[in-house]
Amino acid sequence: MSKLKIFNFISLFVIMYLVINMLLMKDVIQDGHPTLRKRAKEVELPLSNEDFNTLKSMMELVVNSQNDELAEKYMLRPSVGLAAPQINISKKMFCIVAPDEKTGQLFQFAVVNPKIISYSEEKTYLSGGEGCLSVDEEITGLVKRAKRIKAKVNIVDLETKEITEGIIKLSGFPGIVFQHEYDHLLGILFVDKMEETINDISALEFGEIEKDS
Ligand code: UDB
Ligand code: ZN
Repeated sequence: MSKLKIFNFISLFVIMYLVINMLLMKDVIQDGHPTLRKRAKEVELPLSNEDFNTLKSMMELVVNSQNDELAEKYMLRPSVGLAAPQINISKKMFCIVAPDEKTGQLFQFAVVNPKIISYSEEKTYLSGGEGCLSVDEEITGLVKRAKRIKAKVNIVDLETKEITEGIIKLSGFPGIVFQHEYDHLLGILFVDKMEETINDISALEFGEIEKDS
């Protein structure tokens, strides 16, 4: 067999392996599944290869979902975050890829064992309501969130597997996404916190453009 044939052969298996390991929307469990209602377990550090690969796949799904071509090809809902319990892994980890509504800056990170250590008194909510990858698409409801949060996190470098412990401050949209994903680790879904109308606090006018209908 020629070197080229061997190369093609190996490439084929590498591609098959990657496709088989790729997370898709079918892997996201839906409301009613018991895992979504459990408190997620602490992730053991140093990070195991298994947990690291899970985080990488989760990030890949979220990043791919924001790429028009890949989103169409794999039928992905354009997402801004995903927590491990949503793929039926009850561990404290999630990833976020969300733009700041003011600066346009992209907040992209994967965390393990996060802990929100302070919530601002001031509240906010998404004017268009929240949705969830684990809840039927039609339901979008208003959810009050803290306007600013401070959290202790272990940020995982998805290239090197290095972990950086630190305190992050988030506000606006990235802050809302963080609180939404954090709730998943506690077994809470946005539908639990939904309100019909909110008129005592200011809304975050954001996301009407890219939000899937
Ligand atoms: C989402 N996407 O990913 F404002 F650029 C939602 C879905 C459920 C509609 C796919 C989303 O909010 N996209 C969006 C919104 C914007 C601007 C923008 C893109 N999630 C993630 C999720 O379910 N994680 O568990 C729901 C979001 C609602 C509020 C925070 C997370
Ligand atoms: Zn969600």
